[in-house]
Amino acid sequence: MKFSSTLLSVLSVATAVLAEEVKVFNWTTGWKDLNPDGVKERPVITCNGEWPWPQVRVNKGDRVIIYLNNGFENETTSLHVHGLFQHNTTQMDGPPMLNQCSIMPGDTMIYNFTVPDQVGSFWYHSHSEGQYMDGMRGTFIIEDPDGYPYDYDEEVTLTVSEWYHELIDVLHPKFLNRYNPTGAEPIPQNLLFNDTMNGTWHVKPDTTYLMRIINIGGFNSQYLWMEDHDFEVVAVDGIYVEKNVTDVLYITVAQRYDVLIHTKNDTSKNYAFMQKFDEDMLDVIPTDLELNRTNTIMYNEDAPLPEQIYLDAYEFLDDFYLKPLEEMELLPEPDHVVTITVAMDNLGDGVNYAFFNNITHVTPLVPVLGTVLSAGEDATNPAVYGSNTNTFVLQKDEIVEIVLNNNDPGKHPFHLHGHVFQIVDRGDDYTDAPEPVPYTANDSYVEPEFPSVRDVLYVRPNSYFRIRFKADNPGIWFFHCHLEWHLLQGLSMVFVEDPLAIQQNEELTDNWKQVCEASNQSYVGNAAGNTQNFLDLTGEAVQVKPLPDGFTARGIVAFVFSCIAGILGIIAICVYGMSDIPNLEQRVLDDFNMESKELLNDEDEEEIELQHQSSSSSNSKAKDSN
Ligand SMILES: *[C@@H]1O[C@H](CO)[C@@H](O)[C@H](O)[C@H]1NC(C)=O
Ligand SMILES: *[C@@H]1O[C@H](CO)[C@@H](O)[C@H](O)[C@H]1NC(C)=O
Ligand SMILES: *[C@@H]1O[C@H](CO)[C@@H](O)[C@H](O)[C@H]1NC(C)=O
Ligand SMILES: *[C@@H]1O[C@H](CO)[C@@H](O)[C@H](O)[C@H]1NC(C)=O
Ligand SMILES: *[C@@H]1O[C@H](CO)[C@@H](O)[C@H](O)[C@H]1NC(C)=O
Ligand SMILES: *[C@@H]1O[C@H](CO)[C@@H](O)[C@H](O)[C@H]1NC(C)=O
Ligand SMILES: *[C@@H]1O[C@H](CO)[C@@H](O)[C@H](O)[C@H]1NC(C)=O
Ligand SMILES: *[C@@H]1O[C@H](CO)[C@@H](O)[C@H](O)[C@H]1NC(C)=O
Ligand SMILES: *[C@@H]1O[C@H](CO)[C@@H](O)[C@H](O)[C@H]1NC(C)=O
Ligand SMILES: *[C@@H]1O[C@H](CO)[C@@H](O)[C@H](O)[C@H]1NC(C)=O
Ligand SMILES: *[C@@H]1O[C@H](CO)[C@@H](O)[C@H](O)[C@H]1NC(C)=O
Ligand SMILES: *[C@@H]1O[C@H](CO)[C@@H](O)[C@H](O)[C@H]1NC(C)=O
Ligand SMILES: [Cu+2]
Repeated sequence: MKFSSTLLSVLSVATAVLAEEVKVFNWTTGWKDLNPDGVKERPVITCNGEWPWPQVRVNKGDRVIIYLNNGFENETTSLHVHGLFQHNTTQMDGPPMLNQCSIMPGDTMIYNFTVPDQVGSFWYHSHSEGQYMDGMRGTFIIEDPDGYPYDYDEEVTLTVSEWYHELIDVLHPKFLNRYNPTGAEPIPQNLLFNDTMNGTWHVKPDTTYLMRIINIGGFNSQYLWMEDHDFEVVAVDGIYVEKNVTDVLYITVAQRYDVLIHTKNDTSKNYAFMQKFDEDMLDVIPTDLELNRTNTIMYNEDAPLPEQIYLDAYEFLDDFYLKPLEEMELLPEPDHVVTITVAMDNLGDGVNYAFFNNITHVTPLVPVLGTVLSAGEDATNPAVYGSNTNTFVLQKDEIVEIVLNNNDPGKHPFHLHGHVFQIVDRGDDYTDAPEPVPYTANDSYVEPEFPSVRDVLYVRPNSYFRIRFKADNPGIWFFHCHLEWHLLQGLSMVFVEDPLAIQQNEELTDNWKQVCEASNQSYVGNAAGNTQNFLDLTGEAVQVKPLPDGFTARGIVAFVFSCIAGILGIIAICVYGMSDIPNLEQRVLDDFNMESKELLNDEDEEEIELQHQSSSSSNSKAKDSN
């Protein structure tokens, strides 16, 4: 590395021979009524009865063992440490029905893995059912034995997130609902700063802080800026970068920025640390929603609290230009291009789903890892993973390029498990274009020589990106939108990377198998659970059928939900989605003086009800993988 002095190199050799340390954590989930934003008390998911969840700090090379005890009475759970490579331990990565079975109430999963080759700012969270938005998330820092490549005096972690007053269990069925045909996401009530509101950061004068900023939210990107102080960005998603100074940061959910902040000599005044919703991501902005929040950089307890400060424009650092400190050349031309198109649309039950290439991810009947390990040679055949899981098989060491076209006017932060990737290209914002603008080869485009590298990248509205990585980490890696709402809508796909190597390198632990057995979940067979003929997918879980013949999805929405789509689709989730109203559907009809007959003629009603029922089983399974 460019920055390592002789002394540091000696140190790293010395640390390499140290025995691995084992860091053990014993966590039990539960619920407690708490009031993080100081506005409304609500149940929050706790760890050993406490909230927030603990800050984990380990050293590079450590073995980490987390006992996750499901202390819920009626919910399954899981845990994912975001950003880790999990070499040879894909069974510890977390997503249910991909990498493991769901953990039943009363049961324990032992997450046991090492962190041999990564350092920096990470985090962990439940990978089940939007659970982490109810509070089941925390920071995970891996210390660098070579020391941080930039000088600083003090270190501090800062988490940001949005916050709902309602439980996800309450919002979820209202969101995935035919009375929310546009798929409008529930509007959060507040923004949290280190899990509180109106937060305070106590600082010393004339001090350089290393601040690790982590968006542990599940929906909103945020703008961050400070009064009269700058962010010097020095790392992104666990990758050190050449220093880049900015006064505004834009951070999507799951992203991390390490920044240096130098404090002033003068302690007579306190300064504002501002955060603001990216309001483009909100379908409606309720009048009582505070878009921005003022926190305090506290120099002096006796001085007045700062006023909020305004910006004329939110010109933030473009992460495309962040150059890794350890120069990594652009990977060669891809061996395997995976082109995927993102779209949101309605299926026959009227619910708005999210699609990659017309497929909304539906959870297989057997965890993907179980299929890999039981399929023998067939594991290299994508067919065994089912027709509705969006599974792609990658060959050992091939260069993979994902070309993602966003046929949706929203921003989506995409995350790839098990890897970091290079950002080869990212299209502009085409919000106002008449049609989405997909990627097209363009000879005059100059690819970056040393591209930016990270593990969560957002795509702009109606636009595209291209990312590249080398398939050098055998495992099962989820690729999905990190907006929990969109994950619940099925915006995900699965990479099965070098399956024959997974078969050789990984042996399931007894605990892993026991977790499946406790949930009465088979872990052998293809996506349909067939253990005899892996190419026979009869009985696999599939997505809800499309709308009846003669109706396009958009057509029926326009026809059946015409008034709803325009007015109600948005209002329903905003008003109805936020308060607990019994008989939601009836209320919606009442409010608009409609009877259900007017919404649907009898024949359609029957058809749709039928599909609703037949789909509800696959849907509930689909929810499992989230
Ligand atoms: C974890 O903590 C629980 C509750 O204190 C205890 O019953 C259990 O034995 C602990 N497990 C381990 C592996 O230490
Ligand atoms: C933050 O300030 C608002 C008023 O601006 C108040 O309603 C809320 O209770 C405060 N929250 C906390 C955690 O202090
Ligand atoms: C699960 O338990 C919690 C807490 O006891 C409760 O609030 C919730 O309604 C229950 N959910 C279901 C689906 O039974
Ligand atoms: C964790 O994994 C290591 C290596 O496979 C093994 O030796 C150890 O027994 C495991 N620990 C637990 C608690 O499962
Ligand atoms: C955020 O909370 C953590 C954990 O309590 C604490 O270590 C850190 O100093 C806080 N950050 C700020 C900016 O106050
Ligand atoms: C702050 O004080 C230090 C010594 O305490 C001094 O070296 C430095 O120049 C001062 N900085 C400014 C901006 O005045
Ligand atoms: C911050 O929020 C307040 C209250 O919602 C609003 O009056 C103000 O215009 C906002 N400021 C900015 C810069 O958006
Ligand atoms: C800093 O970011 C800007 C774009 O925001 C870019 O033009 C510039 O090259 C970057 N500089 C470094 C040293 O990364
Ligand atoms: C998705 O469906 C549309 C319309 O039926 C079709 O034109 C398109 O080729 C399909 N895309 C893929 C990737 O299958
Ligand atoms: C091709 O790329 C160049 C340079 O980035 C750009 O100016 C031009 O508009 C692009 N052309 C098309 C058709 O996208
Ligand atoms: C994974 O396991 C295989 C077989 O035991 C071994 O050859 C390989 O080095 C391991 N990979 C890593 C990154 O540890
Ligand atoms: C376990 O699964 C089998 C087969 O899917 C089913 O027949 C059985 O009823 C299930 N048992 C329980 C306790 O759910
Ligand atoms: Cu999304």
